[in-house]
Amino acid sequence: ENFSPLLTFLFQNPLYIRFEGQKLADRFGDEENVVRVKKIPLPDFTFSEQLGRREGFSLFIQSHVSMAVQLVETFMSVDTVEELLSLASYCRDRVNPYLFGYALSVALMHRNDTKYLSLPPHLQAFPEKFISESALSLATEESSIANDAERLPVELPTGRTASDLEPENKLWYFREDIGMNLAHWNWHLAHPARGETRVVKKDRRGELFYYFHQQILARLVQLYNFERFCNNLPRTKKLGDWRSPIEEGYFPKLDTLVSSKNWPPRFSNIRLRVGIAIIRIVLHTIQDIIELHPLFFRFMSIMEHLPFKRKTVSLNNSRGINILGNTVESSVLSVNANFYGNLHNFGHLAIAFCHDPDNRFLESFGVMGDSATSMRDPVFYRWHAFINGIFVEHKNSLPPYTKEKLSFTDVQVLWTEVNTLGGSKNKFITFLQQSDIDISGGLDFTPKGPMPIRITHLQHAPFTYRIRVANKGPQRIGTVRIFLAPKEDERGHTMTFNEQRHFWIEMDRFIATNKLLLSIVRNGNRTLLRRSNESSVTIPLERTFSSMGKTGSQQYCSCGWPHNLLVPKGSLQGIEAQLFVMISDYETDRVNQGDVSQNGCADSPAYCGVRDARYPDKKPMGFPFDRPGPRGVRFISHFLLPNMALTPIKIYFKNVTLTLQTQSLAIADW
Ligand code: CUO
Repeated sequence: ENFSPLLTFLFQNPLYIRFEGQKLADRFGDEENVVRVKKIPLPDFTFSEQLGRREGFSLFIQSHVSMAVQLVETFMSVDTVEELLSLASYCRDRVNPYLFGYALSVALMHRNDTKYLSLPPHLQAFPEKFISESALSLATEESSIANDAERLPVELPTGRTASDLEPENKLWYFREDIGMNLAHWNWHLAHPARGETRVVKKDRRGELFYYFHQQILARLVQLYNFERFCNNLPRTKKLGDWRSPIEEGYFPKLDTLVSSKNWPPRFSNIRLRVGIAIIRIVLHTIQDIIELHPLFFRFMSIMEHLPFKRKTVSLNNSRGINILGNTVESSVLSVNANFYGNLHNFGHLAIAFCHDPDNRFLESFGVMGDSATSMRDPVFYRWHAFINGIFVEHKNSLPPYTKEKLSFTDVQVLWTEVNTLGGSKNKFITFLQQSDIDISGGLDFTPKGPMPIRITHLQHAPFTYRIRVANKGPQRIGTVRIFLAPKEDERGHTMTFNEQRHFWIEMDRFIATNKLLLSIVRNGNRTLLRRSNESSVTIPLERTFSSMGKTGSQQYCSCGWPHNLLVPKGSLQGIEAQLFVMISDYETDRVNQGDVSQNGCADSPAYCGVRDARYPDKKPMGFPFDRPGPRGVRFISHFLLPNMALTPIKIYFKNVTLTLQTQSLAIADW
């Protein structure tokens, strides 16, 4: 029997699908929507009662995570999918719905018999984390008065969390991009910090935590910085001084249905009352009793070695970042959680509770307390800039790459160019696009047929890289690595290598093989062609939003940067950027494992890894920009070897809003 659609119902609102067989839900549902489940011995879910049905659930709160881990284990422990269905349907009406949704998703992603199942995306399960309640109630209204084909999309307002008085509001298209918030949620779902070994232990997990967030910091602090330069804003400041007030306020204007509360706001210039916030957090956690500041200094002073039991663990090599990533986050793979605490998660919470640190007003956590919403808040980037600073400090302690490590004998990149649809050369063009997303599965009473909402998001004109390569030696395979960075800083000065190093965003990484007719032939020249939509860092818009049954989405497959945000926004006059292309020797990059492209969901290996496989590139993530430049390299031009090329690019933003249908005409005109 196919249980996939039945499991899907479990993610829908408990108020209209009734599961029968556990004597539980006779209160709900109509006769049509009854799922009969097998009788099993009823489990004990009392451990989850600490968290009320209508409270918020946060992966950053230790006690919530402990409940989630236990629930995941319960879901993983039953033998068959049929029993899982019984167990989960019983649990669904008893456990906090966010806790339930998270734990069931993790279990389904990691059970051998369910990991290939299609699941509804998080947007459908909990739309109120992404869409305001007012828009949802309009959608409910529309879907009840109009038939399927006649329903008009409910348009989501954009950039409405602040007025122009708030400079951060210029970046609404970035922070409030639903796809990006989903990508972040999905990353954390695919890489849980705690739980059984088979759930947590993924190849180079800690390094991936560093790299995904660094790229969120190259696409967010840095690319957000990149975006900031495009919008004439200064770069994001690290949130390293916890005694000073946080300038940026944030008023989310998202309301949650389940907890019947608004996400609390944070006023401008509020101070983190670290001591008091800790009391609040300790109410939720056991381990996080260490004060933040000394902890930070402990990290900084032992950058080379982490004391672990009585031994020390050396960080002084390319595997150090993996240990540090897991420890700083911290995941269960931390070298010593009692000693190093829970720095990253703890900061999320100290900020998330700073509007009510001693719980006197009984307010729930702010958006920083949930990985589905935290990227909306400007302070997210400041906090992660601080966390990234620890990783940068570590990377700075490693020796620069030698010429041998960077070069590729006999192989030369002669030139690179970018051809954007519509005929422009070495120009990226961005614009706004409106897309309709079906959220029918997320409404209180699922209507028959789709109910669209209309979102406005950044988009770019499709483009192709053309990379002219020469090879003077025998036939070789190479890894092509493509990065983009702004050329100048916010004051208009050309950045030095070591400054610019933090701003490179990875655009694509692929293996030039025979099969793809991209091999670099013996003694010859060849032009490699690569289309923008093939990028190994992004997933298509449809995938980000796909609902079960349509494109066969699997949760793991939803991990990946949303393709519409591949290119930074640019500006009307054009922002000067540089495109860096490097080909490294695949023989030194190769990870010995079978063909992993068949593991499913291998679309965004650069940021998400590949399911059930090792990270498919031996080089440190972020290579070759993760380490400081070699001696004598002042600017990127000094760094270039024959297997690299640098191309000036301009990024233009067209201030128009198009749809998928109207854009091809418009682009042809540009
Ligand atoms: Cu993803 Cu802080 O880790 O949000």
